[in-house]
Order: sequence, then structure tokens, then C-alpha cells
Amino acid sequence: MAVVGVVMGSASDWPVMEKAADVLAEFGVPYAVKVSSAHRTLDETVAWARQFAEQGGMIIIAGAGLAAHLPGVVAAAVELPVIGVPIASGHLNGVDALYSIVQMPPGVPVAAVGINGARNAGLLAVEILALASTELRDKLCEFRRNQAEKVAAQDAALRGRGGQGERLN
Ligand code: RP5
Repeated sequence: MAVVGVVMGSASDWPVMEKAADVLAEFGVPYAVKVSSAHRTLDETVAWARQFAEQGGMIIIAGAGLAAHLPGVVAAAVELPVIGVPIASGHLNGVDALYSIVQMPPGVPVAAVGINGARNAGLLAVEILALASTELRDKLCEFRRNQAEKVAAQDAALRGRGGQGERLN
């Protein structure tokens, strides 16, 4: 049973949204993927979101470009946390989608990550789920430790280049 739904307005969004799916897979979180457009297939989008919630889905990650109605429409359809991913496309390169997602009117919130920030959307979903799962919390701690170790390794490698270490601090 999918716990996180990853929905996007077009298959053209998948190269970005795939990064959210990758994170969920990394953490072993069951997820479902859906292409559905807020303006081209409105009824199907609402029906999908409601069915996902009825079947026990807990969080929706919704990515869209341009005017980017999808995250807001999905958030209006169900009482689940929705994380919006603004996709870079068109003349405004994602700024339009960012504003559209982040400026939801009061009453129907959408959490927004940065433009093309699907990886962070996946991580935020994992962090929300980790509130009720010690297993996920442990995995997150390990993930953060590994991340910190990589920075330390980069630092050590740069310090090895002719004693420039002091400048890095
Ligand atoms: C939005 O319009 C989609 O989310 C996509 O980012 C953008 C362009 O869609 P396509 O023309 O590539 O289908 O609805």
C-alpha cells in the first residue's frame, strides 16, 4: 500500500520528480507515481487524490511547472499534507511555479520546496513519516551522519592541497 503519492502534471516533469521517488525508495517508503494534470484532467486528478487518501495514503508530493495549479488542487481535494515541487520550465524558468505553489491562500496549505527541489520533497516526506516511526528516524540519523562524513572528506581532501586549510574556516 502506497504511503506517499508522487503526482506530476506531465510526464515531462518526471526527470525532476524521479528524485523524490529515488529518496522514498532509498528509505524503503512505499510510494505510488501518477501523471495527472490540474487543468487538462481536473476530475481525474481530484478522484485520484481522494482515492489515494481513502486507501491510506499519508503524504502527497505534487510537482508542476508554469502556473502550477496541481499542488493546490490536490491539497484542496484531501486533508493530507501536500508538498509542492515547482518545476523549472517555460519563459520564467520555475519562478512562476514557485510563486503559484508558495502563495496558497489561507486555509489550504501547501509546503513548498525550491525549484526542482524534488529530492528535498522526498526527504521532507520521510521526516514527517519519521515522527511516528523509530525505524525511519534511525535511517534519517544514518543518512545525516553519512552526509556529514562526505563534507568532512571533502574538507580533508582540500586541506591536503598545499596547506590551505586555514582559509576554509
Ligand atoms: C504543467 O505544464 C506540467 O506540470 C509541466 O511542467 C508543464 C508543461 O507540460 P507539458 O506541455 O510538457 O505536458 O502542467
